Amino acid sequence: MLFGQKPQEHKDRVPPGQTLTQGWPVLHYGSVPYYNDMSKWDLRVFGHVEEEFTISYKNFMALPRKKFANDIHCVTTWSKLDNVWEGVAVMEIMNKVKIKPEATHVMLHAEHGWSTNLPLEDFLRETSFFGIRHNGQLLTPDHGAPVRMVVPHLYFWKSAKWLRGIELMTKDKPGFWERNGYHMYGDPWLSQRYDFE
Ligand SMILES: Nc1nc2c(c(=O)[nH]1)N[C@H]1C(S)=C(S)[C@@H](COP(=O)(O)O)O[C@H]1N2
Ligand SMILES: [Mo]
Repeated sequence: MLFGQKPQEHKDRVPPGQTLTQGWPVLHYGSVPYYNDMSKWDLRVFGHVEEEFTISYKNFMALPRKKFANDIHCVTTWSKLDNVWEGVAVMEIMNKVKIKPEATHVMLHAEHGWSTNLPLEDFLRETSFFGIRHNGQLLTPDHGAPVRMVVPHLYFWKSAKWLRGIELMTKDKPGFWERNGYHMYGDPWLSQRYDFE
């Protein structure tokens, strides 16, 4: 079963100010991490949880996977419809920890110290997932391999590439782009691009 948006007219699927692209632009700050030893990769859940949890590459790749279908909307005004992904549902990881009741927000931590923030409930939506394959291909290093976050209902900068950490927080804090003027939430349907708008 595919999670994602119901089929709609294309025009109803493109948020204000966005233009469709057939390709897939590569956008990020800094350099692409390359791995030659996957035993050094792990994904860590920490912060306001009863006990921290860390999963190795081998164990992450053995988790059950699902297909997800969605549209993605980048704040730089491109949108890409009809993406089909293979990935791991957020609950496959989050059911290994007890989230403390005071936790309200999440900071996603990527390689090289990059980060992005979002409300806990947006992270836990059943349309959010850890992406491994896109349109039938393994993610390439520049699109976030081995594992990227995908949060399709927010602008694509919230979809951290090269994900390595999930931090549960008791209040909202700005991540990398949010400290540099991007919106704290980033709803594409409300054009929440920059906080100074
Ligand atoms: N780790 C990391 N993830 C990131 C970014 C980044 O700079 N570093 N940029 C974000 C932005 S602004 C966008 S639009 C998307 C782009 O993903 P893509 O290159 O796969 O299209 O990644 C997001 N995830
Ligand atoms: Mo972006």
